[in-house]
Amino acid sequence: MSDERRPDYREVNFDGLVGPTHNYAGLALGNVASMSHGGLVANPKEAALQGLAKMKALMEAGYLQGVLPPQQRPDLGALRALGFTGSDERVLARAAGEAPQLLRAVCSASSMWTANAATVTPSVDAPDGRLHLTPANLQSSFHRFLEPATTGRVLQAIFRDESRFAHHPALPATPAFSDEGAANHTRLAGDHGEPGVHLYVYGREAFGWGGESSPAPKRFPARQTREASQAVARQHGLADHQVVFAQQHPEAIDAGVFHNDVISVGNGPVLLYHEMAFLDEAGTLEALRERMRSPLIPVRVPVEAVSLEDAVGSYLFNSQLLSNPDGSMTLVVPGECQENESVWRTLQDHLLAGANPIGEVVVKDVKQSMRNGGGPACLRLRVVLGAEERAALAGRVLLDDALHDELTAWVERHYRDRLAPEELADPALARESLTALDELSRLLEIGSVYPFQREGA
Ligand code: SUG
Repeated sequence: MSDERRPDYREVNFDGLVGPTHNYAGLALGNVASMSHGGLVANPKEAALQGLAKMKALMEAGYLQGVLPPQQRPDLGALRALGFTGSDERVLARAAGEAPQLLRAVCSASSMWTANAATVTPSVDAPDGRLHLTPANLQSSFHRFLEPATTGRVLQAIFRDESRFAHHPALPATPAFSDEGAANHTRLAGDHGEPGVHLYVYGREAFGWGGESSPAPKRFPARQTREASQAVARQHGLADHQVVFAQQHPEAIDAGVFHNDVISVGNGPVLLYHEMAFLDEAGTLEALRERMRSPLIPVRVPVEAVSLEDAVGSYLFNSQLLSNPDGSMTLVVPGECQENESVWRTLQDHLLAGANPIGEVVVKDVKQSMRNGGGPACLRLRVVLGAEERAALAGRVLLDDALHDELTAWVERHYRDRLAPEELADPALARESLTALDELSRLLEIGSVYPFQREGA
């Protein structure tokens, strides 16, 4: 890690494009929105266009915006590995008849939530001066466990220059190393170019004893382990004075906070968080303060202002907190925040009017994703890059007007505007999806990242 501040370092938000099989399958235990919307008819076209509209608005406001492609779904390879044989049509028909929940899982467009794609350490913090990436193993659910192989290939295709970018393998896909990526990781620093402190939030300790110091949630699973977070920090070469490991409050997990980014968001020196985010609130803040070069600016939202239920229902904390050139920050919140009176009041009276850099609230409609528990912050992977690193990115993944327009036309051409769970077995959907992805990988110039392009499968 160098001591210098790098003025040319900026955050690029890489949003996941919603895939053509976006649907509501009720797959995610502990994710209240997913659990309550399973079975609804989805609109994949609207979902993808909502995502693109968010990207365009942020690009036009001056933020750097990247895009990551969706994955190959239905994942027929996964069904074949589970014993379904024969033609694609036969595999789909048998899965639909014998194991409909499996079919739904292999059709999930969940890679859209790129906050779970990987954990990223910017080069300004790493001892070898390279940017480090580890795809999350997402082993806690079957539908998401299918993501890391392709995620790794996509990241390698974009962050191709090995002299600047270091790729690590996903952690062993076993409960002790359960890893959900950047959704449980926050980098805090005076600004993006200052060496930062990494806050890793975990839900349980795999090798602990579950004693009083480490109570576990009772209702819903804790998806991130301390051991996983520690291993990622180790892979990236971070030293003790650069890291803080904090346990998420188990009561928050039981209320539906399945990732830390559903209850807190940090940017620069600001940590916006709900009172119930961390088991040891004071200890966490103190550890951050001890390590940070610039003063931490905690923005605490108490239970009296916003209940845990309202935090989960509105996704207030699943907002994007973005830095502006004048030092102020913009909070990009989902439309649901406007519909909740106590949340909206807190935004106006507590956050905007408070002594903190948040100077603007922007509302974005990402309802299609929200119904599966994915707000604005879930849809993006944050990558802090220097000017030379940005110039070294491969592929055509940084959004400009032309790319936005081509992606919009691509969605309009290929996506359905309704998709019910019973329609997932339609072999035409699988064909449409492959045609769309083949075209997309050429449009984004990322090469053959999909299994069907590599194996002729
Ligand atoms: O892992 N939902 C995702 C939502 C991920 C949100 N990401 C962040 N908080 N960063 C999940 O629970 C639901 C899919 C379905 O039910 O169809 C789902 O996978």
